[in-house]
Amino acid sequence: MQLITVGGPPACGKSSVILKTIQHLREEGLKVGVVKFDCLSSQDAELFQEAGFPVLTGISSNYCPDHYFVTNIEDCEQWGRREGLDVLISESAGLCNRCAPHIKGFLAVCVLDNLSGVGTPRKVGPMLKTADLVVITKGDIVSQAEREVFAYRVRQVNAKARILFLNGITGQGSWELSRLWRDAPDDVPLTGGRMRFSVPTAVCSYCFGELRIGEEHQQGTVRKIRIPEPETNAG
Ligand SMILES: Nc1nc2c(ncn2[C@@H]2O[C@H](COP(=O)(O)OP(=O)(O)OP(=O)(O)O)[C@@H](O)[C@H]2O)c(=O)[nH]1
Ligand SMILES: [Zn+2]
Ligand SMILES: [Zn+2]
Repeated sequence: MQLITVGGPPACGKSSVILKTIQHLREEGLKVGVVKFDCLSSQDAELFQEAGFPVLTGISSNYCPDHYFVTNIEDCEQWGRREGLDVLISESAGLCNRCAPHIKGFLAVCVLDNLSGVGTPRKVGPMLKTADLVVITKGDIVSQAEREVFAYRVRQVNAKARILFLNGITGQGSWELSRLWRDAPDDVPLTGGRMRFSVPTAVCSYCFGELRIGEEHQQGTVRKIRIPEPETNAG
């Protein structure tokens, strides 16, 4: 079974990209399923189910979504094998910009949309930096110049990744993407594998549900903002 990780900011078009692309794989006789990771809620399952794809939804709720991903992906893989899937796509939304749901040895895809602004590639961090493939959506709503600037910014953050433009509504570009997914690494052992990037190291009282503001409530790893000292005027 192939496992492909797809990450990207909320509403950038991940599900649209996945749906259009896996339809091509199914036409070739491959059995494809999707696992969707999100924080609070997700309507994606209905979308994939209606199209006839087996789907699993994982809601991390008040647990860090990145930690939730790492600690559940093996179970999802086992589910995929039980379903007899040839390809399992994992879609992650609601990740913080300090994280990446990508695993060494497995095809890693980052989806970004042209509408999010040219500053986005710098802000999404590891999710983009550690990807093998970058899919840029919503090119239909911006100008050619904006598309070029956006792609340039993507390359500044990740020079190695292949960039593809895809229209999540018409599916234009999804055939090309399906060729790359078809050739994704197959049957790579997941257990014993490694993430491409460490999840954040914050273990503080707020991770355990603390609500109160004030230093006496801030136990564990706490990082303080650096504020320049006021200039002393001796004159
Ligand atoms: N114009 C345009 N709209 C798009 C494109 N791709 C996706 N959309 C729209 O963008 C919205 C969000 O798309 P989704 O595929 O649900 O995005 P997502 O990243 O899966 O969203 P979450 O899973 O909720 O984070 C939908 O209304 C899509 O129809 C595109 O290429 N062009
Ligand atoms: Zn989605
Ligand atoms: Zn995170």
